Amino acid sequence: MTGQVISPELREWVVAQLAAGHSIASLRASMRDAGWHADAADAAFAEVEAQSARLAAVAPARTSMPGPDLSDAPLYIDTGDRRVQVLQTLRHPRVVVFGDLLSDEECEALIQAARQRLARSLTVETQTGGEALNVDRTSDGMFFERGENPVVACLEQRIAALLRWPLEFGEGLQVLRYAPGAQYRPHYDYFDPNEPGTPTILRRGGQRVATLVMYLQEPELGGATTFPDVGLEVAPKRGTGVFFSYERPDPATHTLHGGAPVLAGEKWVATKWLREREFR
Ligand code: PD2
Ligand code: ZN
Repeated sequence: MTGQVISPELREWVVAQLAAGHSIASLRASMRDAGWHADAADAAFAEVEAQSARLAAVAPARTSMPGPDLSDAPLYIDTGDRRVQVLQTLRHPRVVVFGDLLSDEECEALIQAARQRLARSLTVETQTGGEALNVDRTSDGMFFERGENPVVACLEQRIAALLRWPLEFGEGLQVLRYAPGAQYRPHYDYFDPNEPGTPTILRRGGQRVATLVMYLQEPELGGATTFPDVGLEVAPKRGTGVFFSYERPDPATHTLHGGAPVLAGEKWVATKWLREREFR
């Protein structure tokens, strides 16, 4: 042993250099130039590695998020089976409005398949991990199984390609019908980490990290999807979808959103929630 002590400052320096993309070999050379013995440098690397393994076990770092590839500011995204329009984007929070995401025929098929299975909407109850009637949501709703019918399966593949997120990480599609007067008061789609039922919910695929709300039938008046923190309102136009993502289950993501009251006509939406991991 050299007797050289690995101080917290040295450990932090190693972490920062590795995060900046420097190789272990180049760090070893810098440390040697600064008078460190090779075995002291190796001990520092081993400590840093052990610490990052401990951290990863407690809270795995999120390496990626769902979302479209907007790197070259596309007007359209080809999902393999459809040319989807990119109509509007917002960076903070990340919101993307897509046009022509579904055909009229697909919207109609989803409505017809969902209609006979509608019940007053339940939301996941974070108090207990079960489901409960929620006065904040006055729509009627149902869930499809993933891949339940060809239209659902085709749409799920399109969404996986568009948002670059494995199909298996998605919950089953939810369909909601809002009659006149119905609304969905502002809420967050992630599960509140402080609620006692949340650990039970998270066993199935971890947290929600993103939402895609797709409009299947537009009302005559009202029914926008609102983001009160940023003053954004998305008109519920048939075939259009609004995507938003949230890296942490925290209001600081500014992803508070709601469904404004429908003032005339009926609004139908399909929602796809994306989880961190495979949802079984
Ligand atoms: O229907 C909507 O506009 C809406 C608004 C807020 C849907 C959801 N949330 C949802 O399904 O989570
Ligand atoms: Zn929502």
